[in-house]
Amino acid sequence: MSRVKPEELKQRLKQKAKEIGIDKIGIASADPFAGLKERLKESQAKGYASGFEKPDVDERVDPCLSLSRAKSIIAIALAYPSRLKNPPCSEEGAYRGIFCRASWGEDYHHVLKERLSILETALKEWVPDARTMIMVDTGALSDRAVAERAGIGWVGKNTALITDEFGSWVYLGEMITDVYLPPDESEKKGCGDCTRCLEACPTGALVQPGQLNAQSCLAFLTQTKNFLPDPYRNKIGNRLYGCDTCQIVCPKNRKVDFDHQQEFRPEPDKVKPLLKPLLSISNREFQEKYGKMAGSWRGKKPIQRNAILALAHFRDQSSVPDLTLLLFGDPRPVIRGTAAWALGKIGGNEAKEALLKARDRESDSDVLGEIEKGLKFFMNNGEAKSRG
Ligand code: B12
Ligand code: SF4
Ligand code: SF4
Repeated sequence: MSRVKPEELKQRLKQKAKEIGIDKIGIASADPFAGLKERLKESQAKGYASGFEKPDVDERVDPCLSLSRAKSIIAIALAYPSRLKNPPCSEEGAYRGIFCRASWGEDYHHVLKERLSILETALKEWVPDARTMIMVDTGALSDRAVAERAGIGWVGKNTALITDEFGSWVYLGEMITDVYLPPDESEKKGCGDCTRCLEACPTGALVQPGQLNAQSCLAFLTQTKNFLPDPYRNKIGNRLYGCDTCQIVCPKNRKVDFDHQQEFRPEPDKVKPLLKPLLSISNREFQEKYGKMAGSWRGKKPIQRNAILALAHFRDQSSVPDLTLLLFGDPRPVIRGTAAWALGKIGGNEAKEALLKARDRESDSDVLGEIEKGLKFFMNNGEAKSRG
């Protein structure tokens, strides 16, 4: 297949990776991921899966079902920053939401795919008949399982792949190939007695060390398009997209902040935007401002729904007129209904009047249900407590 010896090929690939700014690279064999099969099946059976994963478990654990006669997987990691320099302040009347770090800067899918395609070109120069397949996030394989096997890091109790150098603040991607490359050793490290992430998770989504119920994980819930289920409305805080809590508390991430990958440098005002302007942003403005972010892949509706919930979280009285406009004028039931619930939570006479008026005009049964929930806040709190 190639005149270049496997060990020499591997060294050339690693050298090339260094030259093009890949932070970590490792080689894994393309044998099936036998241990992962049971985990994925269990996750599906218990209803813990997010639905974003490929549903076919066999395809997920056998690289040869993605690329026939696959022999090796070249795994890479790119570090992303964890701290905002000069973050804009959230203040009364001008509250802000937050995009998770994995949505800072340019969409990582493009950045990693681009680097992997440079490696692919190099490999094909050295082995002209090499066959390859690149995957970043949306492929069949578990990027974490691949990275773990390739020695890039180890998987913690928060389910994240943790590296020695960059903590868990890394994106992962891989290239499967039918070229044999000598595999690297996987790392045998672990969390020890630490359980911080399990304790810090606001929703108890980490059901046991290393196992996540995605259906109750805020990172997943912020990406859903329907009404946010009631139990999570007081837990979402000001998250607009994703959740970083179980990584922020991790001691392996302490003082870890790398922003050498220019593409991932955040624009503070964009990743921590004012909430109120998001309520009335047009499709075009949304595309222009947020279209290149990983966090915009589900469109603007979930972000707007989450912005409404964030205003409720801050009990921002100044947003009552904006929310009232949505309640009366937005064509999307999820937005009208969430605005109704938020008005109830924020409270005050103006909010209550808006809800009463909307109850007479509204015809959508889901929205009417949310208006009732909004009005219940007044019953629970009593008029004395209502502000306005
Ligand atoms: C579906 C998905 C989600 C779902 C479910 C996440 C999950 N933990 O399963 C949701 C929407 C919730 C999500 C959230 C996030 N995601 Co996501 N997601 C994926 C995706 C597409 C598939 C993951 C998957 O198959 N999950 C099912 C589980 C069973 O598989 P796994 O997590 O890969 O499995 C490892 C561990 O969980 C562990 N394990 C699994 N089950 C069990 C059971 C026991 C008992 C034990 C001990 C261990 C264990 O073993 C596996 C490794 O060997 C991958 C990309 C990909 N194709 O792999 C990105 C990916 C995992 N996500 C990523 C990121 C960045 C995130 C967020 C940090 C984004 C954010 N800030 O909001 C959060 C993190 C939340 C969290 N604690 O995991 C990165 C992770 C990078 C890293 N360093 O780990 C990935 C790899 C994307 C990428 N290419 O960079 N994600
Ligand atoms: S991402 Fe947030 S909600 Fe999900 S497991 Fe981590 S801390 Fe819990
Ligand atoms: S917070 Fe502790 S238990 Fe959780 S992943 Fe980090 S080291 Fe492991």
